[in-house]
Amino acid sequence: MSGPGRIVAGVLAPHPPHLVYAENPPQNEPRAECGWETLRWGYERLRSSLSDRDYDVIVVHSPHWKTVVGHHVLGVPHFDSLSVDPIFPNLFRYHYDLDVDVDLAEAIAAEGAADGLVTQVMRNPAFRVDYGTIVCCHMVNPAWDKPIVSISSNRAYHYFSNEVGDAEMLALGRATRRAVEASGRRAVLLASNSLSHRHFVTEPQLPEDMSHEHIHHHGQYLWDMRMIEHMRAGRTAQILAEMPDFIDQAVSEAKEGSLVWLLGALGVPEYPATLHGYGTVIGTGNAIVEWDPRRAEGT
Ligand code: 2X7
Ligand code: FE2
Repeated sequence: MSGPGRIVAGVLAPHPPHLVYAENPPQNEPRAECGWETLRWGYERLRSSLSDRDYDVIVVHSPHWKTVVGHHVLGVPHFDSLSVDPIFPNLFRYHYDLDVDVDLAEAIAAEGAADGLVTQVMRNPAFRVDYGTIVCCHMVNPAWDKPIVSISSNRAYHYFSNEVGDAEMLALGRATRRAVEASGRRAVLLASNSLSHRHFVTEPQLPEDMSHEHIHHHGQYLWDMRMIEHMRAGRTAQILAEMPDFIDQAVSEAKEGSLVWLLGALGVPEYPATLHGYGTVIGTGNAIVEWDPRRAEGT
C-alpha cells in the first residue's frame, strides 16, 4: 500500500436479502422479476459515487454475526460456501467466494484490545459468513474484486443497555479508524443495519409484489425521517443523543451497533451526509447514506 491509510467513505448500507434477490445475480439461486427498486437504485447511485475513489478494502460491521463474548473479526484469507438466509430461504441461497484482509482484521482486533475491548480473531476456515456481511458487500461491490474485513455484533446492547452498547461501539469505531490509518489502507466502511425494524410476519405469495410493501407503522416512518434529516444536516452528535430512544421506539436494528460503530470511526462527523436512497423491505425502514470525509476537509 502507498501513502497514509484513511477512510475514504463511510456508508450506512442495509442488508435485506430481498435486494440481492431482486438483482438476480448469478450467485443467488432464486429468481425475481422486480422489486425494492428505490433501494436498488440507491445502491446504484452509491456505486457510482464510490467510483471516483480508489480503495483497497471494505470493512463491514454486521448485525447478523452475533457474538456474546467480545467483538470478533474474520481471520481466514478466503471463504467460499453457500449462505442461506434462515428467515428467507426462498429469497437468498447465495454462493459466495470472498477474500479477507487478515492483516487489517488483526490490526483492528489489536487496536480494540489495546483500548480495553474484548476482541477475538475468528480462525475457523469452515465458518459460514453471515448474510448481513454478504448482502451489503454484494450491493456495494458486486464484482467482489476487493478484500473485506467483517466485524461481529457484540451483545452489549442486549445484555447491558443501549448506553453501554453505544459506548462500546464508539470505542470499536475509533479503534477501527486507528487500525486503518496505521495500515496504509484506503478503506470503505459499511454499517450494515436497517433503521426502523418492525416487520410483517407474513409475506405475499409473490415476495416482490410491491403493492404489499410499505412501512409497518407511521411512528417508525417519523423516526426514520428524523434520523435521515440529522444525517443530511451533519447532526450526528444529535443522532447519538437520541439513539437509545430510537432503538427502543422504532425497534431499530441500530441496536446491533453498526451505525454507532461507523459514527465512531468517522469521528462523529459534522459535515452533511448524502442520502442515496430510502425504502421499506417487508415493513422495515432502510436508508443508503454516504459520508465522504473529503467534505470535512472542504475539498
Ligand atoms: O435482516 C433483515 C433486515 N434487516 C431487514 C429486512 C428484511 C430482512 O432481513
Ligand atoms: Fe437484518
